[in-house]
Amino acid sequence: MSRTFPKTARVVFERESTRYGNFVDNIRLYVRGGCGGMGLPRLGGQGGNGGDVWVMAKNGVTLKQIKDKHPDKRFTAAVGSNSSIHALRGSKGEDAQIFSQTGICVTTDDGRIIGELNNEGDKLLVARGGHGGSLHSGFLPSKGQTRQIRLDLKLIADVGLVGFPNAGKSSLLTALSHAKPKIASYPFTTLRPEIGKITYDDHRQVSVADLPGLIEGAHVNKGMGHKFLKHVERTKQIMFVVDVCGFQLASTTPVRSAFETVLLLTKELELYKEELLSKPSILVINKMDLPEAEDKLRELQEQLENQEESGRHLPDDVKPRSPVHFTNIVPVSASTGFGLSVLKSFIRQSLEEQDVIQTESQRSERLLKLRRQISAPSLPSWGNPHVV
Ligand SMILES: Nc1nc2c(ncn2[C@@H]2O[C@H](COP(=O)(O)OP(=O)(O)OP(=O)(O)O)[C@@H](O)[C@H]2O)c(=O)[nH]1
Ligand SMILES: [Mg+2]
Repeated sequence: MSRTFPKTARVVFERESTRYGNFVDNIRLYVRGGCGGMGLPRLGGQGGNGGDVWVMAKNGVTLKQIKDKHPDKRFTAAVGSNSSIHALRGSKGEDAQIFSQTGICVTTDDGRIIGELNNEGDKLLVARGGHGGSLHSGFLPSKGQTRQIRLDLKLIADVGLVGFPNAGKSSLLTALSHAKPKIASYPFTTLRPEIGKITYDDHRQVSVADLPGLIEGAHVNKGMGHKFLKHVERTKQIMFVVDVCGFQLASTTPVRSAFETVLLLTKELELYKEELLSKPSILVINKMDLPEAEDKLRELQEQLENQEESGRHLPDDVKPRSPVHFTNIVPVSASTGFGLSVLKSFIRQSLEEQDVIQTESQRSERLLKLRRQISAPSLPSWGNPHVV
């Protein structure tokens, strides 16, 4: 008796030219490797293995396209062929390929990282096909691997803007680059990350990601800033943007001064992932065109110089564990353009310094490795050298 399985290998579409309004930065997919083919006990024939499911990086494909094209979000590879008199060794089932954009981290449902797709053509095996039936298995095939996976988009930008809502992050991005994010006087205007590019006179470009505003408690998923904090993980540097006059989310929530917003933002990053704070950070104090800005700035500078003392009145759970250090503190006005050219040059300088440090450390690491290789005695593999 032989079993037959439907051949369901599905190959996900090629690039589509549709433009999408909504932004999707993660999706969950069901993937299943194909079942193996039946063996043929009478002649000792071996069934083909089931096809595997792969995720492959391809430029121009978005997660939104995958979601729209495959609303059931299921990807199943084909079954292996049964062994038959005509073909004792059954052929392997066709693989299923899920084409996805680059900059994706693929994880299992419980958060284990399967791998990353950073360059076009990178491939990850996400569900293995089952073995074909053989003597070893009593000629019965095994089922393919089944699991839920997540594709998470990690934007790649040099600098990530982090700030409370309404601080002027999007205004700043507009003033620094040609990006045109939505700007409005109400909080949570930015609902999805947007990348702008600062172009320098020598045509070098630095990319800056505008992210939705964070609020207190973002690390426990309050607001939606948390959802986007993962994008800061990939940026080389962080740019804190604060409103010189502080922030108040609603009439029922406390008014936070600029200094307090700096501490609160730092705390949120620390609670999300402490390593984020090891990235070089620039503090941008925005809205310097407001009438009381000069006084507030002076106050903020004093508080930053004496962070421990100035933050004493705040409850411990909103204070970061260690004081914040910024490579530069730059007062600007996204509205009038004040301070923006200085900010632009600081951004570049800071990134270049970071590059030099990284290249130096990579070089010394390579040198150390080379030295270790050279100093390791090249013994013959069959034993100690014979000393005459
Ligand atoms: N006076 C003044 N107003 C500014 C400045 N920069 C931004 N604003 C105003 O502040 C408000 C918020 O600006 P956005 O750029 O949308 O702020 P955001 O930080 O992106 O806000 P979310 O996206 O909600 O997190 C808008 O009304 C801007 O016009 C500035 O330098 N000076
Ligand atoms: Mg915004």
